[in-house]
Amino acid sequence: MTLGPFEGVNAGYVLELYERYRQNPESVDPATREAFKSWTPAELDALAGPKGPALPAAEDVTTPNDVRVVVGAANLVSSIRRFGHLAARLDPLGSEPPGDPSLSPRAHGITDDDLKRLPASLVAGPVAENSSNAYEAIEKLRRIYCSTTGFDISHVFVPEERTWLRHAFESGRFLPPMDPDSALELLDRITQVEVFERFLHRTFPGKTRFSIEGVDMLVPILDSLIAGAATHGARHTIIGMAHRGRLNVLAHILEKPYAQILAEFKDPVAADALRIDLGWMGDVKYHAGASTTGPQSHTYVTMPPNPSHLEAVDPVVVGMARAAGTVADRPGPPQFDGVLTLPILIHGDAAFPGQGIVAETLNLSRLSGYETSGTIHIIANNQLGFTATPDESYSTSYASGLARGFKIPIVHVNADDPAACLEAARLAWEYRARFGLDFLIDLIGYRRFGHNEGDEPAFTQPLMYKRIATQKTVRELFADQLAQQGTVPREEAERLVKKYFTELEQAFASLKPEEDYVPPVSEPAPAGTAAKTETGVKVERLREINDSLQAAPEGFTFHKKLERGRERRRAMFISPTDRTVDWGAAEELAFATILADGTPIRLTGEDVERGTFSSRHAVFYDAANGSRFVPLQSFTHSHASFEIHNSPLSENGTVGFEFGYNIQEPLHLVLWEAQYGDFINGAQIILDQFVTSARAKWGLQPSLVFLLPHGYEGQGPEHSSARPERILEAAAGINLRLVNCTTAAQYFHLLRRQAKLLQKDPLPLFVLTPKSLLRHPAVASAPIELETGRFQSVIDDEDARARATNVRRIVLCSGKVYVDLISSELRKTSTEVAIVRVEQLAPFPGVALRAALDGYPAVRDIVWLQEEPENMGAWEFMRPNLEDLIGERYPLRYIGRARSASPSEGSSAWHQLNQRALVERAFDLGSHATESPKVLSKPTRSLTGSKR
Ligand SMILES: Cc1ncc(C[n+]2csc(CCOP(=O)(O)OP(=O)(O)O)c2C)c(N)n1
Repeated sequence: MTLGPFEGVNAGYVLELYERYRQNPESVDPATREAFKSWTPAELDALAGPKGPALPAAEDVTTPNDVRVVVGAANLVSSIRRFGHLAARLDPLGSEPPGDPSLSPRAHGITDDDLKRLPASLVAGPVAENSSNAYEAIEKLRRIYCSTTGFDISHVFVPEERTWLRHAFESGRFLPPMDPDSALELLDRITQVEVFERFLHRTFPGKTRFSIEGVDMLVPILDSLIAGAATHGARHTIIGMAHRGRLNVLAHILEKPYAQILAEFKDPVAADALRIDLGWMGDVKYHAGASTTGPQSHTYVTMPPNPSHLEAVDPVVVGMARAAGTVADRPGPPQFDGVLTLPILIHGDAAFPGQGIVAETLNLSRLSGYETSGTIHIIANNQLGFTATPDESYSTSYASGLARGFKIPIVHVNADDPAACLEAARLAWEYRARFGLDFLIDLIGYRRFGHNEGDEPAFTQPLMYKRIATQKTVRELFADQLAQQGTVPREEAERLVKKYFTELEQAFASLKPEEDYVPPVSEPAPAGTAAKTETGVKVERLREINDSLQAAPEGFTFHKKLERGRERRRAMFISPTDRTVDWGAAEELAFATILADGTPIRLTGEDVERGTFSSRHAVFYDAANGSRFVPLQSFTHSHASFEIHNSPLSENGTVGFEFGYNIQEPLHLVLWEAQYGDFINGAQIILDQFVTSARAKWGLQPSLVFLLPHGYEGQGPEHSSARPERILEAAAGINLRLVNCTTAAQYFHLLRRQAKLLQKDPLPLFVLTPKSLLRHPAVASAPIELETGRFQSVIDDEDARARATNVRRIVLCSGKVYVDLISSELRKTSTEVAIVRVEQLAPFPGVALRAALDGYPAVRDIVWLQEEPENMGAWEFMRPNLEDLIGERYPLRYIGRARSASPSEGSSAWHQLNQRALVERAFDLGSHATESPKVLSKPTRSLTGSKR
């Protein structure tokens, strides 16, 4: 449809004119008459829209004879609403806004006088109410949309949300009160914020603190968000932020005592030698976290610790918020109530558009299983990233551009206008409360000093910093404004400055750094806690639970191909000694018994509901009507909730989310599964910065479980290895467990052990899980093994034990390659070789291994055999540990692929060849004597380089 001159116009008004034209064509002007001649009823319906437009009364129009004026006016109104932010004065340093031609009447072929002749009702909305004509109403709109706030919401596609937002902006109903008491309170707060930085600057000149100065209003904005969310029922606020302004937020929002912050500036040595034994390393002060229930906060407030990696904390906070709002102590799916918890993320203006994890986090915001009923984002926008300018940092118009794609309302606000900042905050929490969706405040300020306080910003931004040198602080500007208005006298403003200086000086004078400094340390569990954990479940109980799991809802139609598997499951307990329990069954039984013990479970990852290899089927879909059935949510013995979600196609973001969930709810069993193990390297930042180091740096005790399909099966370099070497490289003392187990029963006990250790000895658990072996008979276990056994970190070779004095070589290996070895014909004839499985790679199971090795008195050499290349897999980790264990008693040899840049061969045939060679070498007691070009086994060298 072509609306011709009516494009973008107030549709109601055009309809009025059309009605008039229909009754008497001569009553409208010639141009309008011409336009209407070509219109059809369908076009008129389209113009009217589903609900019908807001109508200005036609009789209000003083000169209705020029539709083009009306069209122009309406287009101007629409432009101001959509593009007014382009003319808003958002930069406290006074740079000219880009503006937009469509904001002037001339661009629409009209004049101010034309507008004065039109009724205010043409504009519609609150601004029309007390305006005598369209011109007045439009000027009011201009003051709203082109002021110190830029309302950027034209990408919000849901009409109800957009209407609500527009009404909120235009009514001004969220502007803060500025009566003398409120103004004084705000002045007091920004004085506290500023003086804190000035005191640190004076007391510790040049010391890095990443000052807040330039975006000081961040603190009052947070005050408003926290208090406002509390009025809507929030009980917990979780804040994620990087370095900028963090100390200030810790002091004034998290109520971290000044003494503690000042003590950290003194940097006392943690003299307690024990901490060094614990592997405690600590972290710099501007990465520390805190929590408070103090008098100022209206809710419990938490800020998790944060690594330097910008934005990496984003999904962590969102995951924490999800966990904090989840009730999981009942069977079935957990209940999530987003009202209870408010996540706030404070971003940098260079980091927000630059770091991919931001997009991954925003993408979680509306997904079931991940949404938080709205995260409030603040970009602490100081218009620089270290030394980089906006032109160098993002291709979007604003730093916030990425949020547009996620339909998040954006309010750009000048950080030197306190009232505008507080209005933005109020808009954020009211919008969140109403719609349960994300909101973004782009707080545009500046950075008073260099990237850190020892840095010289004028090297790269000479003009900007000349300008900043003369820029009054927001406190000064606000104090000036209040003094001019006669609201708060100047002396009062000065008194506040002195008051806060005195407070800090007193805290500093009475400082006892060694006492005030409180390092976060997590004590280790008593030795052997994990090894002693009982995990067996009586077969009878397992049978009952299994029966209940197999009971489907009335009339549920399973996919034909799944029926066979279900039949097998139903028959699983006919004989307790038949090896009927495969990997998938062991997992389901482990989960069910964990739920029956009262521990909630959350399992996520790409396609986990079915399982990448179609082995899980935790969720069934009715073949006839598509309805869902989740046995672990409905079996009768459960005492806790079970949730399982196919994750979006993300690793860094989703693992960060699960880490956050896990630390917030440490007594839930939280598992993340990789599609293939190697994809976990997409989450390397979260692994390095959080999962494996959080305990050493921050005293946190994560216990997240990673299921990582791993095993060399000829699928090429991409799907063979979960890169265990990366995990082992990070393994140090008490920070993780890495397991590569070989039976379904072991997996059952491992999962149950992890659930039991959540309280007593929590550690992240990495499990290298099988692929083709998921259904391999060699991996299957008998039901009785689930009752009598427990997780074994080392499994001795029972067959070889019977002829122990005969054994000349012990082959140590882990995972799937064990099955390759025992399936070989050579196994039957090689009576001199024992194969001992190292099921737990880290922590190194020294005690269990020693016990196994000591059982073979005639051994001549010990071999570490692996599928991975020599520079990968467990070898580099095992070698020093094994050398320590066996000393000079036996030579230690390596059998495996040679060092390689790529994890495996690209060809299946070449893979088979190598795999066969591995097995042959293992059983060939003379293998170390010769070497050919394709030989995979190599004698190991000692650390000094001599052959052993
Ligand atoms: C992932 C990552 N890359 C690089 C850095 C180094 N770095 C620290 S701060 C910074 C600039 C960040 O700019 P912005 O996001 O605007 O925050 P600001 O420091 O200006 O507050 C950079 C590049 C980092 N900390 N993290």
